[in-house]
Amino acid sequence: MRDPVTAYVGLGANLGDPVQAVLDAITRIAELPHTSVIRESSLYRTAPIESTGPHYINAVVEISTSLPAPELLEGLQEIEAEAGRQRPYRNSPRTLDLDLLLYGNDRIDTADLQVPHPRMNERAFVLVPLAEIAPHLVSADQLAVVAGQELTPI
Ligand code: PH2
Ligand code: MG
Ligand code: MG
Repeated sequence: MRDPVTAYVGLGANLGDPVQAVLDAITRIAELPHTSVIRESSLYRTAPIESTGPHYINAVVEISTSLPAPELLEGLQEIEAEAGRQRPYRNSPRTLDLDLLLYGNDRIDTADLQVPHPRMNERAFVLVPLAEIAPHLVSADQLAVVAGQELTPI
């Protein structure tokens, strides 16, 4: 186990009951070993980006964890699987998606895990909730780039 690190997890869902799926997932993240949820963003209803199906519910949580990044990823994938996540094709609609966005200041580039998340700067559904709970991590210029993307707090 390592010293606690602050990490950020993006949550998204657009099948089934996406609000309930995101709320349940936050509860399950808080139950991961050596992990606590420090801050939760609002829930946002967002138009699909490079994806199809109904609008998504998205949120971001800040956690403190002593799990090494690969073990944290494994825990997040177990929660996705419990929620009935299937992966028929890239960016397919999903019951639950949990993305490790940031893990302290670490840069990770393995086959299974890239941190910071490689597409987070292109996505209002990540940057807006992240800016809500960690304004020091997102600049006005970053937000301006994604300002045209449809997103409504619920
Ligand atoms: N996730 C994707 C692709 N597109 N669009 C929205 N609005 N929200 C998402 O969470 C999302 C997406 C891939 O993970
Ligand atoms: Mg994703
Ligand atoms: Mg994912």
